[in-house]
Amino acid sequence: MKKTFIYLFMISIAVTIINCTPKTKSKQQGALNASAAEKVYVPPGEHDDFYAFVSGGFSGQLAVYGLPSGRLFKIIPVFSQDAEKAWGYSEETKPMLNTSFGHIPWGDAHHPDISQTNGELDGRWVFINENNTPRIAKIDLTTFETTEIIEVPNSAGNHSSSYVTENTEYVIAGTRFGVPVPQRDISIKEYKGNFKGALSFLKVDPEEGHMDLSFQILMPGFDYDKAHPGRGKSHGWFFYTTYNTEEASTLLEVNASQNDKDFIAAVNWKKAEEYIKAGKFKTMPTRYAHNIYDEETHTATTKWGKEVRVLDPAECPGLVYFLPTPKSPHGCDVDPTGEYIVGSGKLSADVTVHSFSKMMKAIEEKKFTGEAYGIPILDFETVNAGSVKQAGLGPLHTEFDDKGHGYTTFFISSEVVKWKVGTWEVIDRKPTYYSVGHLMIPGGNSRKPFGKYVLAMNKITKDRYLPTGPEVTQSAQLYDITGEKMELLLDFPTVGEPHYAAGCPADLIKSKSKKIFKLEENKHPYVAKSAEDVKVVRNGNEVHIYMTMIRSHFSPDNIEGIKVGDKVYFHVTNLEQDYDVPHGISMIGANTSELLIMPGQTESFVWEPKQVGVWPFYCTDFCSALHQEMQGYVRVSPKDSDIELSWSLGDE
Ligand SMILES: [Cu+2]
Repeated sequence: MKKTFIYLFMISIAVTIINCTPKTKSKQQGALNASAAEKVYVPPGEHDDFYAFVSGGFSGQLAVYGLPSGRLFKIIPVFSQDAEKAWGYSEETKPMLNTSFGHIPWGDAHHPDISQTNGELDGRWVFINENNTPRIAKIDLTTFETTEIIEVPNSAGNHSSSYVTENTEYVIAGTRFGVPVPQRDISIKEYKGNFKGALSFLKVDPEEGHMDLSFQILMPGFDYDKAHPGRGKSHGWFFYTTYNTEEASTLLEVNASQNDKDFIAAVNWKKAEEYIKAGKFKTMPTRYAHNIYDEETHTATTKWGKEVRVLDPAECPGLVYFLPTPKSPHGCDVDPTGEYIVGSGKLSADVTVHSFSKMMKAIEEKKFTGEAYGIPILDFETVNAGSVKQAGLGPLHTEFDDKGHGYTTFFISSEVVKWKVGTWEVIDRKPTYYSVGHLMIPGGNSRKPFGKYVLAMNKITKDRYLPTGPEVTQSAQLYDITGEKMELLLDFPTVGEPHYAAGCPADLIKSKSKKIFKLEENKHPYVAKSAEDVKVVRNGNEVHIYMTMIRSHFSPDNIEGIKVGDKVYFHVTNLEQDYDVPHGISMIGANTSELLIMPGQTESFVWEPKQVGVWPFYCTDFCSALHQEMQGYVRVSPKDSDIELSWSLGDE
């Protein structure tokens, strides 16, 4: 206990030293070689080489940047409401934020991962996990919109997620926090042995990308931190780091730092499929939301899952093995060949590397040193391939280039370290400003990395930008990794915490990017595709307006016969069929956001007028020279008024 305290104390001192780096030093480091500017300069009108999908962390969103320029293109709303795009505000997208806890307006986005085919990025979808109320979202890379969010039951702190297998057979979710499964009223002191950690496997439909909760493995109540799939020879396996194998429930900074080694859990998911097929599972009742956005109706719906198939590893020999790994490992990364499994013990100075072939041999020869809850523990020396020695302080996460190098972030010593796979020798190190968490090389967690840049995503910004009060911008840094030595090229601010990112060559995505939604394919129940469809329909106190918008008017633009106490639904279709001509609409006093409607799309918002009068609405997106003329009025009469419902455009 005492030793741990001293160690943690030393770490906190190291962090203090890093954070107090004198300003003169940073000025000096700010003077980059002039060629660095050329390397990130993308001339006006030209395109970047890479897309970077950078998690917004606690903003709950996913931001799209170009690399090498660091220019921000779009913030894709995922788990948090976004008034700019009406995400979670429009009637169509509200269901996307449904959960078994109700409608939740916020989420904590963590690890995006791009879909793969044969272990290579295929640029079809990005998956991203929500940590707080466990969910996984899928973003369609033809529309850059979130099209599916599925809740993960029996889970809490969905952190080791949302990584995909080599052919996107599965996207996975692993619980960070042990919890009672099923949830029940139990003393927290009974954590040890009673709390569980569910590892979830969500099957991905190869055509549409729809997710389906296939099964869960109910593991001991350790904290499952990060994960990566096997690839090539290790395809069929998934690896998860664990910490808190002590199963502490209080003061984890000390109590979960007691064991010299925690584990990497090696899960044979092909074996799991066999056990499922053989009926070795238990069906557990549960309840989870599954929200799907339909591109034809432009509308999301929620389906409720009611049960889940659960495997108990103690009853399924060969399903899970533990690889002892030093010091509360965070990153769990597999090299492009699939042979090496890298565990980054955050309280260690070394990076531990296991060998997949050695692991298989050890399993065959039953080189076990014990078991934990019926799961065999493999002998460390037998499976260990080596380690990158004394590489820095506090290793967190590793990605790979296409030339046989690993790049590991060190949080405490605030640097990226480049090392050689196989010899484990350190080749180069470069400081980060400051305290890097994850890093990203496009394709760097696949069979085929594109080793041109590494993006460091930092936890602390300090003096790197103009100050903006106590809250300063979050930031990422770009390094050139084409040479022997890394070269810092660029700092750029990010939206929310840049937690992790996925990068992809632009050519894989940009030609498939959708320009409009075809009006003739619009199957929204309240669509108005032409003047004949425009109408206003009363149903009790509910009024539905079938409205259209085109440069530069709404139809209808005058509506009378609305009464105080009505619930007025504006269903608005953008009739434009040109690229980049959205229109917006907002109504005075509406307790919701504007809508921003893409060409060919229908969206709805609800307005409950509380006061008699004549109330205007207008287009919120500057759409044409006559954008300011794009406006209309609704007359609101008293509750008991007998004014007939009527609507018009021009002098009809
Ligand atoms: Cu407009």
